Amino acid sequence: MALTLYKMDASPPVRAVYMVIEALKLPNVEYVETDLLADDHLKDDFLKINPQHTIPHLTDGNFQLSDSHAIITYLMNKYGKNSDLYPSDPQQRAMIDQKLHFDSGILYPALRENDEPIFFGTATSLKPEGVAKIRSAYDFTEKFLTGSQWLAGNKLTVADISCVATVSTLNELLHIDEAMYPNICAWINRCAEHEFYKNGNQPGLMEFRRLLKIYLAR
Ligand SMILES: N[C@@H](CCC(=O)N[C@@H](CS)C(=O)NCC(=O)O)C(=O)O
Repeated sequence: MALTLYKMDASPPVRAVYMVIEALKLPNVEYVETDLLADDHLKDDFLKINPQHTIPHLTDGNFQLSDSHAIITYLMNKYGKNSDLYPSDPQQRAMIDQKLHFDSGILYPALRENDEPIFFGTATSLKPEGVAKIRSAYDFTEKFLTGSQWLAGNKLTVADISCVATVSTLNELLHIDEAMYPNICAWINRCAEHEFYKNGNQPGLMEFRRLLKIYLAR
């Protein structure tokens, strides 16, 4: 196995992949720092392997793969065949895939719409439309967690890992009020008890917080 992950710790989709690497205890992953704030992702060498210039990006030997959701399911298919994190039962798997798409299509775009103007533009506050997108994303997540401890069935899966990386980061932009969103808060706390979260999400989340504070104070 020769896995290389192009990464920046503050990035939520990178942290989702870290958590899966931690949960599967994959050894010998090589990490290549790709500092978006220094435009590392726009350099020729990186564009050759990922023309879309996003991180995370994984190489496994000669195989190249971008997008955290594709990377996560690839790692599970290749290195976590019998894991409850991504069971092979078609219906269980479909429910997990649905929430991975929810992350990709709803949660992460709400984050990107709000943090891109701060980190790559001159914004120092959120726009009302951006806040509305985050609230709508929280509303859906709260509903999905009604009567259920986890996002896709009664066990922790990669759906929770992927979504909690984004939701814990959204919380840095727009605080999740426990009175309004008790299910989300309890779910984040449940995820945060796991070693994969402590090692794979928490340090990068603190780095995101540090960078956000600096950029908002400009
Ligand atoms: N859907 C993608 C999103 C990846 C993404 O947009 N990553 C951001 C960092 S959090 C990035 O690389 N931005 C630089 C760019 O798009 O040029 C995933 O899940 O990997």
